[in-house]
Amino acid sequence: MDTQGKTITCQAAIAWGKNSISIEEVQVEPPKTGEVRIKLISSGICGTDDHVLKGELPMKFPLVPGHEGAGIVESIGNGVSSVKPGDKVLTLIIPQCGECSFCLHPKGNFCDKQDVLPCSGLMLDGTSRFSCKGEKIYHSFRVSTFTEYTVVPEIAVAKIDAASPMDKVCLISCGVPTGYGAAVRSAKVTPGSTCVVYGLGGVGSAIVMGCKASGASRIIGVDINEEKFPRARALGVTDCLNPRALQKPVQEVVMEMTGIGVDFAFEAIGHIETMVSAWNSCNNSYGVCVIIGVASPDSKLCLEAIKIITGKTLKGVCLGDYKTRDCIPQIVSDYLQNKINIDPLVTHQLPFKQLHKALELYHAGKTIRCVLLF
Ligand code: PAD
Ligand code: ZN
Repeated sequence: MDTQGKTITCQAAIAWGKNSISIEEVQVEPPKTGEVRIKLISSGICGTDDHVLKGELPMKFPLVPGHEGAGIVESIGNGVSSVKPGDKVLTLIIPQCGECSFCLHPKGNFCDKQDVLPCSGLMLDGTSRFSCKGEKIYHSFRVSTFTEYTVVPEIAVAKIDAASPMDKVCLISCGVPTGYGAAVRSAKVTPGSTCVVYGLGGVGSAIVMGCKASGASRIIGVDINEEKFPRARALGVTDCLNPRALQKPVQEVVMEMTGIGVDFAFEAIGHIETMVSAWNSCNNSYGVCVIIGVASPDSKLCLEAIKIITGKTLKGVCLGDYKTRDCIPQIVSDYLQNKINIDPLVTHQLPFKQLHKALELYHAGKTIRCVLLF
């Protein structure tokens, strides 16, 4: 059936408000100028989606959640030149418009056209492409992926190798570059160094992969869920710590284990307490603390101000500091050439219709990444 230029009726998840999600029949309008309509093949469930579903980020409801998607271009709007129907693509939570001050600068990747901070829930022209029973439904970060079809700005689409296995590469849309890039690009982990990773979920696991690939000699993994430890060890974690099973604060244990503190600390949970622990796990002088976890917008980070003069560095990073459209297709190619292995991160795959079961497995701490298949 030719769907080009027509509204498509399909199944999509709708978050109606905090902790209220259901699969519904929705209408997806055709792409407007500069937009691409994508038939999703797979979508990961990322920690950021969990924040959205719990209402921890200031998003407008009802919305179609999800952002870690892989799919095939169904149709394109006027002026779209970088992709065509049939192309395999990833959705990009951080777009690359190529025109703003941030895209034009060699450093950084936080494109001005992103819809994360703040989230409007609307496309660039200020309207939505989703509706359900006549009601307007918002987008999440302009890349909703818990849906059979989505509309995304062309600047938030990366064309990937035609040989990509579509049931797994969705992780390269967010979790893998976020974690791997935090280690190799943002922290610039050095051979022989010591690292600590707070949070051993999907993003934390990719951080561990990046630390290992950079030649770190010791990688301490911290998580309150000990079920995460065997998989973390298999990826390169040398020591596992459960803060709830320790007699003293975890940063003090890290300090004792390393003598002076680690060279590189990462926070991939999104809590201010663990961000402070990560900062206090770094050595004074040249320690580097990288925050990846997304904290709630009203929370404030409180640090001992005097410590900053020791020379240690605190920084944050989004999507691994990759200029997304330029760099993410290359990570897919690296995966196809066995230079990076994302397979151990895909612990579960379920049909989209079993979204509730997938979310249960996520909340029970059973998954690293559960991939929804359409
Ligand atoms: P995840 O749920 O897969 O992993 C989180 C892990 O943290 C789990 O293993 C938990 O058991 C563990 N955890 C929870 N609380 C604690 C605690 N108090 N102490 C120790 N461990 C704990 O999520 P994820 O890996 O997909 O995402 C992690 C964070 O990274 C989350 O805040 C998400 O929003 C953020 C993120 N940031 C970016 C970015 O570009 N900066 C991209 C993607 C995700
Ligand atoms: Zn994500």
